[in-house]
Amino acid sequence: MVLAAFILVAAAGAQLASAHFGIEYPTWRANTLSSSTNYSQWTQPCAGAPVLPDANRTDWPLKGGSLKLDLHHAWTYIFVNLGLGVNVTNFNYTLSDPFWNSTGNGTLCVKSLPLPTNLPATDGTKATIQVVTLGESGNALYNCADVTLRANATALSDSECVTDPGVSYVPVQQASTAKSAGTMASVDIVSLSAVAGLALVFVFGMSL
Ligand SMILES: [Cu+2]
Repeated sequence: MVLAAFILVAAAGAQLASAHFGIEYPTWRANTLSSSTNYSQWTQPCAGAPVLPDANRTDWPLKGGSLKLDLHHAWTYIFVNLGLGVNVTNFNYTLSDPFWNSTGNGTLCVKSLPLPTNLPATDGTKATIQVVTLGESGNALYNCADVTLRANATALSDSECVTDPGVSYVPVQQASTAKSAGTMASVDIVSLSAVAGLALVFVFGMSL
């Protein structure tokens, strides 16, 4: 009986952990994966987690620093934004331009994520980093990490910033749309109609 209860709890925990994502560095505002809280990563801008007194605020390099994510989905689009202030409501700076497409679940560490050069920040400026992930349904997940921008803060070392094997990301180049459209035009029209025909057979087959 005890064992059964343990397995049930373990299974529930595993299911929870398999969903959504975490920020490992800088320290996130709250553990929004914890089942003991009412945070929801579906809630923008920061999963419903309120800004705490400076306990969870990390000193982060003024020119940009490291970001370490714990990804739980097979793939996702990732957007990293930044807003200035203590209680940020407007995340109007984008740190991922273009946005990223990540593959694999596990730790993804970006050692040096530069801040915009025109950012009106000085040593001691408070800011919040917002990470948004977007999956195939179009619904987004949100998490935030509060930082103090510091001239003397440093990025994580190579040994602290390790990406798990099988995890990677690529910036999504907008130019690739035009490129694939060009490729599409050169595709043999006969093979295209053959594919369409097969699709129709499949659809009718399914409805019978
Ligand atoms: Cu999820």
